Amino acid sequence: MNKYFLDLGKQPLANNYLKIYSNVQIKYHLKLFFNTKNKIVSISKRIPSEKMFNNTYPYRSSMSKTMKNSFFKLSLEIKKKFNPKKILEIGSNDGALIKNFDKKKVIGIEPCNNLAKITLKKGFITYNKYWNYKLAQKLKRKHGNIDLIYSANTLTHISNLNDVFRSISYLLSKKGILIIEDPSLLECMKKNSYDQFYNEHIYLFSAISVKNLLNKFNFEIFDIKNLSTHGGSIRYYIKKKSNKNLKINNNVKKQIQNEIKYGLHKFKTYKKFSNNVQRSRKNLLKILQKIKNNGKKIAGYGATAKAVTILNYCNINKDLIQNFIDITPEKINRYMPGKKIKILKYNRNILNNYDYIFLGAWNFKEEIFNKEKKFIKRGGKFITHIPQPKII
Ligand code: DWN
Repeated sequence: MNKYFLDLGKQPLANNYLKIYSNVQIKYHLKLFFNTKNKIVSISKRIPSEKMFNNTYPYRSSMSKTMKNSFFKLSLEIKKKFNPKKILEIGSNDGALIKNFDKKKVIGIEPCNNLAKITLKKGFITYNKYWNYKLAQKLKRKHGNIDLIYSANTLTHISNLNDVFRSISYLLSKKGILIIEDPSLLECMKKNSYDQFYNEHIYLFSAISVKNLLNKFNFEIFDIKNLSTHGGSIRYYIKKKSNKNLKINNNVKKQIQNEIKYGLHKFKTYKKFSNNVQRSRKNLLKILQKIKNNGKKIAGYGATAKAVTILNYCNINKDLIQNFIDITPEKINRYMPGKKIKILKYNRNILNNYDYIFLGAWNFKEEIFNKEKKFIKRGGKFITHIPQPKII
């Protein structure tokens, strides 16, 4: 049974950065639910994938050093530990992971044409398609079974998880490894990072819910790594139950115990989260309003999908945050979805025009602090809402 716990209001598509501002943007009601049976947290309204992941998808994994390093390290680990002959990445984006592998060994699946083009141009086999059973059948005919399937920040974006895992199970070899990586629900709850929810993120996984999902397909988690990326993610190492060669690491049990200790299996935890989120909104608005009353200027750093949830849920307008700053070419000179707040191109001196920086990309806080030493030195301050609204 799906039980409702939080209303994040009307939200536009998170990655729909408009060239020309319009106050008639389509918005969808974003409500969060907890399934008492399989313990999965999901959003209510499912938007067709084609509306979100199309020819102009602006998010590029390679835009941060942190993510590039994380993918590079993982590629070394995959080669050393599993030495797969054939690797498939579901949601290969601009190739941040696959570029670390031999072109003959790796296949990318990327439904956004503008991103698939990038890896195709570099000579990587890339299927510009959505992940589903039909595609898995096509791949099996062409390439045979796959030894290692990897997917980061993608499976949470696909509504039909049964089809996702059925297709993976069909294509993966008997001894094959599946690695998935997504934001951690436990970290989201602890950090009160309600901005992890937007229309693209249909689910937020916990080890508890992933275990339940996999069970149906005779898969099991054999190892887990907690990562700091994307505000706290979990990398799940998965195998077919019939493969007895790999031992189940104690980390799996530990993670599930931690999640149970926090109460991720109980509805009341989500009600508490909902109250914390409402308090967070009030306190963030208080901080922004006070800065405005003092005649100071604020820019958002990182025009993230997460920031879109914050702006629209808290109803933050141009009077409170004047601009966002970003390095992604596809976002520059466009407007934050749902708001008349323009995204400006990052340059070294741009922060001189502002007194405060709101961390839209709070998940890259360390990388940003390192880059913006000059701003910090001249007394510039950062604002974050994680884990509670404050000035740093
Ligand atoms: O799942 C998803 C995650 C992985 O990525 C997608 N559905 C959408 C996207 O979410 P996001 O937009 O919240 O992701 P990021 O990675 O937090 O976005 C960071 C943004 O900040 C990018 O637009 C790049 C920008 N940035 C910047 O301008 N300067 C980032 C850094 C580190 C910088 O120095």
